[in-house]
Amino acid sequence: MISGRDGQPITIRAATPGGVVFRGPSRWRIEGAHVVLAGFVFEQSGEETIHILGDRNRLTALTFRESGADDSSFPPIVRIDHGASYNEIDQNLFIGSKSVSITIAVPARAAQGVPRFNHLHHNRFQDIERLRDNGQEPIQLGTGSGNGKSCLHETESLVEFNTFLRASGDTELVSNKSSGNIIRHNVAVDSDGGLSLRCGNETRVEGNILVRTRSGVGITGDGHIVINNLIDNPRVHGIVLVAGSKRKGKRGFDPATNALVAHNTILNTGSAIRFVQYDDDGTGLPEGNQIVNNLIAAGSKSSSLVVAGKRNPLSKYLDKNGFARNLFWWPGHESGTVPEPREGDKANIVADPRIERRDGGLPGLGEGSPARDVALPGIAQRDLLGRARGDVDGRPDIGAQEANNP
Ligand SMILES: [Ca+2]
Ligand SMILES: [Ca+2]
Repeated sequence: MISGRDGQPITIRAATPGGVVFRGPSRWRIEGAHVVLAGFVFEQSGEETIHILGDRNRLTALTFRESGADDSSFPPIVRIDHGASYNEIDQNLFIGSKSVSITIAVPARAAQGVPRFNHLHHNRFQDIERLRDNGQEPIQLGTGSGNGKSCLHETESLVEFNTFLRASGDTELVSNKSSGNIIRHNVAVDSDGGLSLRCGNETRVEGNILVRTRSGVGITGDGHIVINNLIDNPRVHGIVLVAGSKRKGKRGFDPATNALVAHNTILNTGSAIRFVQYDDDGTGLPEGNQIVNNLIAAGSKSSSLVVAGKRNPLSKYLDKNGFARNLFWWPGHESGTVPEPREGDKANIVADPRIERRDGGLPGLGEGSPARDVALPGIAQRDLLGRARGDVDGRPDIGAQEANNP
């Protein structure tokens, strides 16, 4: 076992980045601390190519091409194990992963060590084609071991500035199964998945850009914050709030409760906010969720923007959750449910947000947009791009981006 010291890491790197290629199954175990692995290329390196068991190590500028397990979609390529903390995984490229790319494993019992403060940033996951029904997620924050007991551990992982391009191995791009994490400023394009809060509590999903993905954000568990996300052209749905249910022989779902879903922009969707119970044996509806200052625009006039799955009527969900100051729009005319209130300071409104799409830019609010300056104040300090809310004209705008008023 080797270890470096704080400020004096031991670095193992290719003399020229990409100059050393490991072909075929390869396994590295990092048990020490302050070890940096940099610049290597791994091709078809199999499962658990890198297993991190110590603290404050770093994987950077590595390329994994068609790595992962051949016979199962679950064993990860990079695994951070019991209690390994403060590790940094950055600027790596995962191309064509055949199973999970990165797993932070969280044990059921805290005595086995809870991994904390691991930082996954500026990695790219691309051209991942689905091989099986489940597994093959780019990132797993916990695996739900101990029938979900592990979900409750506070791991405080930070997942930011990662990109997902044609990452379609699973319906979850990031599978969050632990608590107290931050998933922010990631970009996903043309990928058949979404950000999934599958279990655990109090995770923050902020400022992510999802373009032509399967979905935006799925919410189960308590006290999450989903804010300033841009979800453009989701194939199936935008934001999903899940009812509690039991699944035969498998871990069920905890109901989505007390989430703040605010200042998101969801465009060109047939199902922007969806309430759903996945199994017959229900354990509680979503409740206490606040859905505020979101901009929600349909792709066609026949879309229903706030919808319920078949097991419960929409009215049951609307009774238990609050909608305030959201803007809804259908091209043409109003053709679906707009939740109460429809009058007063907190009224949900129906108006054409005048979205402008400029070449190479993000869709934003055009001149004279009714979404400008009418949001409830004090919900978010910054917008999707990190600009202060309301500092140009004093009042925040509905949706993810503050319009840059002249
Ligand atoms: Ca999955
Ligand atoms: Ca404004």
